[in-house]
Amino acid sequence: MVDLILLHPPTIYNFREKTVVLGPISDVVPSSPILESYPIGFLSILSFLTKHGYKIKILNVALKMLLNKNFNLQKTLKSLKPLAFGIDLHWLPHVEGSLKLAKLIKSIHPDKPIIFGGMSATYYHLELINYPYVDYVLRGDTVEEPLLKLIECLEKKQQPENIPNLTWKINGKIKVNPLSFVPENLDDYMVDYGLVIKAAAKDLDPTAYLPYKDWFKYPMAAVLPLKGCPYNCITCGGSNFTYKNICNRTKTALKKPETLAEEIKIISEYIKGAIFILNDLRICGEKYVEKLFTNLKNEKIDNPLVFELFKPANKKFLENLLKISPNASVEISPESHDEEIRKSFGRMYGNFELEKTLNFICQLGFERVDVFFMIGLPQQNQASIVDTIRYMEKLFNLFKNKKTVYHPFIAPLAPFLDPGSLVFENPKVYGYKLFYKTLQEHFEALEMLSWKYFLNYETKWMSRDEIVKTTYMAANLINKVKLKHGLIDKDEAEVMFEKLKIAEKTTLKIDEILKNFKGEELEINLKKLKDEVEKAYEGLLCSKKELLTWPSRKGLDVRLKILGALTKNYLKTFFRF
Ligand code: B12
Ligand code: SF4
Repeated sequence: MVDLILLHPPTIYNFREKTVVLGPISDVVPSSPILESYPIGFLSILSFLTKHGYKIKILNVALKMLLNKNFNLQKTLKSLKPLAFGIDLHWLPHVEGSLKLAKLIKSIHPDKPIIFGGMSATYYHLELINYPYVDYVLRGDTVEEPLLKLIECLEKKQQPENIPNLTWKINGKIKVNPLSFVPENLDDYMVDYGLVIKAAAKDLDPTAYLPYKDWFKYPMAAVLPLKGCPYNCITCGGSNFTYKNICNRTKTALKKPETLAEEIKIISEYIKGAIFILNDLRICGEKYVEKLFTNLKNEKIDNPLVFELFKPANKKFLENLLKISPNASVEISPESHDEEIRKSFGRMYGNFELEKTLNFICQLGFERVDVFFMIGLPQQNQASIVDTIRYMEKLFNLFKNKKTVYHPFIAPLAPFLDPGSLVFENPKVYGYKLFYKTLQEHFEALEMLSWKYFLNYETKWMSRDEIVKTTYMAANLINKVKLKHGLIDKDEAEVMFEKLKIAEKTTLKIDEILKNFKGEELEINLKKLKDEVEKAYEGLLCSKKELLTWPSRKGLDVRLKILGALTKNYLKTFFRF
């Protein structure tokens, strides 16, 4: 019997039927707007519990619904008989999808426990546990051990009185066990991709485990060296402030460099795509980085490695990155061209240091550098965004006649300001106005018909309307810049301009329909707009091709490996060897 099925919901439960302008809320992440990527923690949970003898399945409900219009969730859920179901509410934009999914599971399996977890579940645990279809909430950033204990308890039909980090209820009474499991060493929670691929093959259902829609086209993986960022970017729900307040984390937790290298090595055996090393490695300290580099050099990993820089880097550090990965790329997020805005956001560096780093990057010959900017920051208005785009263009000068391909990206802070972030907790102090605060309010926001109404904030400097308009304007400008500098070709640009026109038009049309119609008429008008809305589903600010293509590798080998594992499993099933 399967012990635990981990399910990842879409952002909007009935997105297949509903007319809703989702906007560019996911253009700079691998997912489409229903955010079909599940938390990387699903993989560490699967690895950990499998090693402890339990049988874990992943069902990426969001992706299944996205890939197959006829995927029947109800029928699929009926066929599942695990000991318990687990649903992630890691990212708040999944609140609507996750609660509706839980409700449906409870209606089909009233006796099966439903466990929630993730950052947003942690923040909202007290509100979440009140829903009749939520039985347990596991709080914290690392819950593999408490989850193991909970599964053991469920197996033995015992009460989980002593399980750390657990919020639960008994006879209608809510119990909040102490958030005391906050490990500083993450070695036991490494992801074993071998186990993940075996699980997918055993299920004969690889798409249930796929992390995002275009993964076969653009395969890549990510590793997490640490949990608990030391920085305090003011809108970030993963900041030091937030982790301290909601996860009880006062110290950054690390995986040993040997463990991280091992994780990367296992990935490279299965996947030839890029491997993202999430977070800035320099947080782990110089010695850590040295050790990791020595280990990785010995492993001779030939996948392109992608490194994040939370601040400018010196030449020596960058040189070392290339020594372990000659086809390495880097990412940095100055957020605004305006140093004052950047600093008020929490990034304490100027343009001189930024450009110095970018200069090193192209002098040293990195394959690619991604530079990210944001819309929705304090003091930012439309004029400031236009200047940001001018600056994004100016940076092309640094890369003229160089090997490094420079990719500038800009995206709105959307749909939500992160719960638990400095701004979310003190909006007025930072010049923000919050429209929604509770979990239920965010749930209701996601039932609305366009991303403008999802936005849980506006600033002193831009209203929601202006944030939306400015985003579309920025998309137009940046796509023109990319066309001019050869990052996209004429055909690609035309597709994007066309989609943008549709997105702008349908956003306005939704407002008009809402103003003029009610009841049945409203539904009829929305239905008429559905096909048009679908044409601008994603890829307004940039395409997935631009975001996810790394120059040196192609994705065929991973398909062959998965096919191999599947075939072996079919043979095992039929011939029982
Ligand atoms: C890496 C990262 C990403 C990666 C995703 C990697 C992945 N698949 O997990 C990328 C870049 C793709 C990404 C995208 C997004 N991200 Co992000 N991301 C991060 C980052 C930097 C680190 C995350 C991390 O450390 N995770 C490690 C831990 C906490 O999680 P975990 O190991 O995956 O899961 C453990 C627990 O959370 C828990 N758990 C999780 N799920 C479940 C489910 C069950 C049943 C149980 C029991 C437990 C459980 O147990 C796990 C194992 O111990 C954080 C910032 C930060 N410093 O935290 C932001 C952060 C998590 N992201 C955030 C956001 C908003 C997003 C986006 C929605 C942005 C957008 N609009 O596009 C998208 C969503 C993508 C999607 N779903 O498709 C916010 C979330 C705020 C909130 N509470 O909603 C954060 C906090 C900060 C930020 N603004 O970037 N992100
Ligand atoms: S946005 Fe800032 S606070 Fe959040 S994870 Fe990145 S560096 Fe840390």
